[in-house]
Formats: sequence, C-alpha cells, structure tokens
Amino acid sequence: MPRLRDSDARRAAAPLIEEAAERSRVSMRTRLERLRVSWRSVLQVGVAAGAAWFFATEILGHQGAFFAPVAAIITLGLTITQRGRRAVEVALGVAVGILVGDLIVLEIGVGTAQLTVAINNSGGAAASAISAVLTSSSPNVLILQGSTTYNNIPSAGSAANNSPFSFFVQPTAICGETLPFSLTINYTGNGPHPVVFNFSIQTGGAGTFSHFAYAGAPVLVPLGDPAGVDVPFTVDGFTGTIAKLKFNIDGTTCTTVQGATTVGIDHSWAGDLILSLRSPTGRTVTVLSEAGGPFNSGNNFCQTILDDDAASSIENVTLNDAPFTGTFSPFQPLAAFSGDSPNGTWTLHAQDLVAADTGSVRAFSIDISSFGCD
Ligand SMILES: [Ca+2]
Repeated sequence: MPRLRDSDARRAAAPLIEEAAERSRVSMRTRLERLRVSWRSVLQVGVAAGAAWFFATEILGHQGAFFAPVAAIITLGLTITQRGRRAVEVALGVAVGILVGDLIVLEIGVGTAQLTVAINNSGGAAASAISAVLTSSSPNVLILQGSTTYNNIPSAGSAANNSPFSFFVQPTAICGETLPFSLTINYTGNGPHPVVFNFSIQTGGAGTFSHFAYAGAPVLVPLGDPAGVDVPFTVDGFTGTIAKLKFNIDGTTCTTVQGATTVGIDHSWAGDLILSLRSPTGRTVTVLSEAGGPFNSGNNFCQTILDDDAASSIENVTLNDAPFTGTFSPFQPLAAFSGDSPNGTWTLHAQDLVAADTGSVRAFSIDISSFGCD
C-alpha cells in the first residue's frame, strides 16, 4: 500500500535537516582524512579478496567460495597495525579453519577422504621451507597420508599442499560423530613455530527431515517498534543433533490481498519486516531482513521456504514476487544451527522498524534433519 507523505512534518523538520547537513559536511572531512591515512590498506584488502576468490574458484574449483575473500579480509584487517610475525601466525590460523570447512561438504561419506589445505600468508614476511603434519586423536581415524610440503609463500601469497592429505574413517565411527584433527605447520620465517591448529570434522550429511510447526494464534508485529515481538514454539522428541535446518513461512492459500488470513505472514509492506530465529541454546540467525529492500511494498509472505542451498536469496526479491512463494536462501546461513540439539523452546522474533504498514505472523515451521551416512 502507498505510504502517506506528510508535508507538515517535513516543514517542522527543516531545522533538523539543516543540522544534519552540517554534521554530514564535518563527517565528510573526517572521512576524507581517514581515507588519506588508510587507502593503501583498503586497496590491499580489495586486491587480496579478489585474489582469494580467484584462487578458490579457479585453482581449487570451489563453486561458492564465499569464505576465501572473507578470510583474506579478516587476516589483512588484523594485520594493518601488526606487521610481521604476528601477521604470519594469524593468517595461517584463519586459512586452515576455512578450508577444512570445505572438506566436510566435499569428501566425507566415501570412506577415504582427501584433504587440501591452502594457506595464506597475509603477513609482512615470506614463509619458506613449509611442511605440515596431520594427526588425529580419534581411534576411528586412520591417517594414510599425513605429511606434506608447501612451496614458499611470499607476503600476501597463498599455496596449497604439494601432497593431498588422506585418511580413512573406520566403520566403528558413529554417523554424525565429530572427528578431531591437529595440523602442525612448520616453516622458516617470522613468528613462533611450529604452529599447531586443532579442528574437527563432522561426519555424515543431512538425513530424513522432521517437521515442527508453530500452532498458536496469529501474533501482531508491533508498528515501528525496534523491540519487535517474540513468537515461541517447541521442538521435542528429536534424536541426535541438527545436520540441516530449513525455515518455512507457511500458509494455505497464497494471495497478496492485504490482511489475508490464509498466508503465513500478512504484511502490507514486506520490506519493513525483519525475522530472526533463536534456538533453545540461544543461537540466533536473521533469516530475512528487509527482503527486497526498504522500498519493497509487496504484501504478505506465503509458502516461502528458506534453505541455505537455494540459488537465489530472499534478499533479492522484488515487489513483483509478492507473496514471495518459493525457495530462497536466507539472509544469514541456517547452517549456524548445525551440530546443536534442537529440543526445547525456539523463538521467531519479528520486527518492523517503520511506523506505517505492518501485519501478523500466522503460520510458520522448521524442518530439521539429523546426520545420516551412506
Ligand atoms: Ca512498518
């Protein structure tokens, strides 16, 4: 629905607008000064993020290399004021954590797993004579190839292990078991070494899904109130931990009619709505946040499925997609819930920050799978 524009309010706000403009001029001078001081770092971060993306997609063949540029940015960001040896330390740590994450998706479930660990050197000094040894304290892991060398890595460079690590998961491992690993990296260069990184690998993938739906009365989302409203619901009787979770805004008959009672959430300005899901352990994921932008005036959400594996994000919808029926990836990954026990009270938190147009949360659910193994 079109929003009223109040010209009286605008006139009353004129002195405030002038004050804001002056603040903005001061703020611009401060920003230019900041840019003068830090442009080298900004450029470095940009180049490194691009290089990390290229390395992950073109050399490692990773299709959704989201974490590679993030790793580059984190490591460089941490090193802007800490040159040299601490930088080498930090850079290695971050890179190892990220690439093990890739392994879980790609390799587990086939008995023998191969592992490629690329490391970045975002420090100010080169690392040479690099070697690494992979070990596991679990009796269920048999390391087949546990040692490798790396080529020398100049400052801001990356390298993958020259021999792939490989290990075998014994049949005695329980599906869904978390396997502990240690990677010891030695090198010649700045910083204390060898460095040891401990990490774990989750076995198994998503098995069959169980469905848990909110069964209470419709809950009004308070108008323009940052506090929002909590809508609790219960999950019980689930065995195991969460391998994958999907969030559904339900509804029986989908329509863009304002105030419809057959949709999952009726709302007269979809772009105002922010939804977050909180688990019994207190972990929170924002599943949608002003989807389609603050000017998305579309009505209602109905049969909207949020699944990390979907090709397009709920954030990229447009007004014409209302009532947003279909499967979309969420604002933040639902994979954050992976490994948690789901039993207990969950909360859907709904907020509307703009004091015109709102609606009600009517029907929603989550689908959870525990770990399954082939
Ligand atoms: Ca609103």
